[in-house]
Amino acid sequence: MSEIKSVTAVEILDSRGRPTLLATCQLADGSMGQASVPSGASTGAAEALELRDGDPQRHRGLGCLKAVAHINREINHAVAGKTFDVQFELDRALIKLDGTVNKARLGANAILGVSLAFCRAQAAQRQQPLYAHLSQIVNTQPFLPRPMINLFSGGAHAGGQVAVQDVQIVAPAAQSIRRALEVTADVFRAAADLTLDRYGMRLLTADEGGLAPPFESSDAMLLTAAEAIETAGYRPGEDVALTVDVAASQFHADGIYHLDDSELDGAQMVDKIESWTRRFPIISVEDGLDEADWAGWQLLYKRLDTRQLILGDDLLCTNPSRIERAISSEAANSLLLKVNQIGTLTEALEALRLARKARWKIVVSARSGETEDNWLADLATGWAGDFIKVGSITQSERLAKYNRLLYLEQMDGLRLRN
Ligand code: 2PG
Ligand code: MG
Repeated sequence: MSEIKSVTAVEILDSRGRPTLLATCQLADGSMGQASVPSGASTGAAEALELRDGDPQRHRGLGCLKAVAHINREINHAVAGKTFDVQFELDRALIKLDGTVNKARLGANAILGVSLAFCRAQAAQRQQPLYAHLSQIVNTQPFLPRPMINLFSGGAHAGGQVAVQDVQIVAPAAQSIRRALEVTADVFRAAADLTLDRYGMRLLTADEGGLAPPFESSDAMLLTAAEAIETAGYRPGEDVALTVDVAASQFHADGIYHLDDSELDGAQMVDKIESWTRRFPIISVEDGLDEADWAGWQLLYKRLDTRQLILGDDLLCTNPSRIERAISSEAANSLLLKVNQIGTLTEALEALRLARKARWKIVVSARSGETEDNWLADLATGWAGDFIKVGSITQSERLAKYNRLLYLEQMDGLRLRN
């Protein structure tokens, strides 16, 4: 039994220096939970609506004071003094209060802040770490997710110097988070040296801390990543593999993929991706096609090895009905789970359950605009995600999550999944 005393919020800034919000939930017995809300740059069209003020006088219209006010007034008024036994009850009340399909009235940022803050307050009330409380909600054993760590960025996360958004590295054989991060650090440093030598300039980093040298093409970005693995002394594919977030919706218009200097139709884009998976040790392709190009996704699904993750981010938007469509039409085989795409923990959980039932892999993901909050590490652990995607091993808003995983591994004795 959790009686809410109050929910409140303040506007804070995210890792891009843009406004977001921090929500606080006080329970009547004195337990308290807080959570801050992340924000994407390469957002999917089917995402729940992040409410921005639109006042050009403040933060170029990106202020979150309206969403903050919705929490402090309307949401607080609706939930204060009420008792919610389980997360689902609160989330259902929030969805009903908002009354729109995409949370456009109160804002998905306001609703998610309250959903998460309540979850933390309940964990505190039960004197449990957040991951343990989250694992009970799903009724699954907690496992640490394997990190997918950002090495290079282009697209909307960098200056758009190349079309492909992110190249990440995974240590598939590492037996611990600690080892996975050691390996990553070696490859990251090798990549930094390589690109510094080659481009002879101070290294610029992208939104998620990945390196963003002026590659001549997306191919060159992948090639350099593969080279960095070898330069660091690792075996490509065995010790260190690559994953790529193509984020193709960002360079698709009117049926054409504007990939660097090429103009490709859907079938040619699939050919291109297939050739990358043959040339480079890639184990996961995220958003290889545009979010509306279902035929392209189906073609990719047929063409890639089934062991590859065909990972839907913008395609799925953590939205149960889109996931159902992708399962039945064989358009993807893995879910990128971002709770702010859908707006409540309960709906994200429904997405997770659907994906798991279809034997999909789950990649729990941060957003490119993050805060120092580390709830994502607990979520990925409590919900036993196969992977976690947080960005690079630089920048504290990313490290907050990795450091939490390191802590859980060393202090709570948790182990990597498989
Ligand atoms: C993505 C995410 C995280 P954004 O596309 O997967 O890398 O980016 O938060 O900008 O949508
Ligand atoms: Mg993505």
